[in-house]
Amino acid sequence: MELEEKNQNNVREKIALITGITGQDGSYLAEFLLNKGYRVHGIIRRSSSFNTGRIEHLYSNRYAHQGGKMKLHYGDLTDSSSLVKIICEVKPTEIYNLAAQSHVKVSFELSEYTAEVDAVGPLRLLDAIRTSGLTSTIRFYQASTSELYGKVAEIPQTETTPFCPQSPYACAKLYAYWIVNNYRDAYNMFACNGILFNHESPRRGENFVTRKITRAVAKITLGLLTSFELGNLDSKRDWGHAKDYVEAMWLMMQQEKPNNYVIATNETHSVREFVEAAFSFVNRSIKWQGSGLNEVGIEENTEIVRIRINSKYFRPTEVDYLLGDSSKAKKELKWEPKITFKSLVEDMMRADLELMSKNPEA
Ligand code: NDP
Ligand code: GDR
Repeated sequence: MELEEKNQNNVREKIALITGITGQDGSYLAEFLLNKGYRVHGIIRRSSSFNTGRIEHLYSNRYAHQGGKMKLHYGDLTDSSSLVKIICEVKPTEIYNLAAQSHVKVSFELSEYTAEVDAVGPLRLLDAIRTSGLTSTIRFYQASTSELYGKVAEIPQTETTPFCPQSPYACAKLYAYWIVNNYRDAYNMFACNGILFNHESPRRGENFVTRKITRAVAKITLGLLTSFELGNLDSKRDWGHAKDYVEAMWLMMQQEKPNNYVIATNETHSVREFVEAAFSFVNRSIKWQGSGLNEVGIEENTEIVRIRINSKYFRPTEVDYLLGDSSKAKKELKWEPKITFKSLVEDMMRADLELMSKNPEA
């Protein structure tokens, strides 16, 4: 009997429901799961402008879409009834909750909304799973973040490092982290937290610092821009590639038991170093002059000021130093990042140079 049940589970079709499918991670995860033979359902928000650009190539693909392998549903993390309806209809085997108001600086201006989506949103999803009566069959992934560490208590940061959030975004994600742990214990749910450090790609949103830099350096290289502005150059981040990180999300969901895992490259770089690496890709170098808000980045040889500092990009409270230790993921998930910092910058630079040369207005 036990064996029969096990066999039935093995042959059961894998159905994923992804919230935030239109975002950077959602688009890579959808691709990854379609390649593994999953049926993929995604929740999208109604928007007055086009918001499916990152998944258009999947959605218009005859096999992925018309073959019924991929389906999009209107819903919102602020609307419980839409979540219950979609879960009851789709009956997913795995839910990846990637939807969020994900911009840290913006969360200081939209603090209540950020809490609605990033804290209460995951709670709504967990309760929707319970309401649907599928608690024992659905596995749940929560997009937790290295921002939880905030004012870091130890270096490097692991699964046991204490949290000290430094923004409304991080406070909201802290609630989500704990409610996932609580529902796992209270209701025996398969629910896990991926504590992911910063990960980037050519699909990164344009107002995150890495993409802002690669877009600007590509434009400067093509003569479409002379200079750009940044905020804090000294903060340090453990930057990986989103493609590597979606694999780690999936691996967590394939384990026998749910758990929390740090996903990181175990290497840290400052914003300043990211700027230098981007310019170096196009064989240019930047030297720094002045200090504080008066610091500028000057291109060697031309002596033209390429970077100015603007206080509007500083946060009321900053996270200065992030460096992850993903040994637990390496040991238990057999996961390791494949893409180095240098290759990440190159991938983003190459993509933005191609984009800007085809469409200078982009
Ligand atoms: P993005 O900002 O690129 O994507 C966010 C997604 O959430 C978009 O699809 C967006 O939809 C959707 N969304 C926003 N609000 C709602 C809502 N109210 N209801 C439904 N959907 C909503 O983020 P990333 O892909 O970079 O990150 C994915 C997740 O991982 C986020 O939760 C983020 O906080 C977390 N994270 C990210 C890290 C990173 O370095 N990228 C590191 C650690 C955690 P729309 O397209 O319509 O705006
Ligand atoms: P972060 O990413 O806040 O780490 O959150 P972001 O790229 O916004 O900032 C990284 C660091 O760069 C500094 N910085 C600037 N940031 C932006 N956006 N724009 C600038 O002009 C600029 N100049 C300097 C910031 O002060 C900061 O120190 C990301 C998001 O994806 C979160 O959702 C996720 O949880 C964390 O990564 C891990």
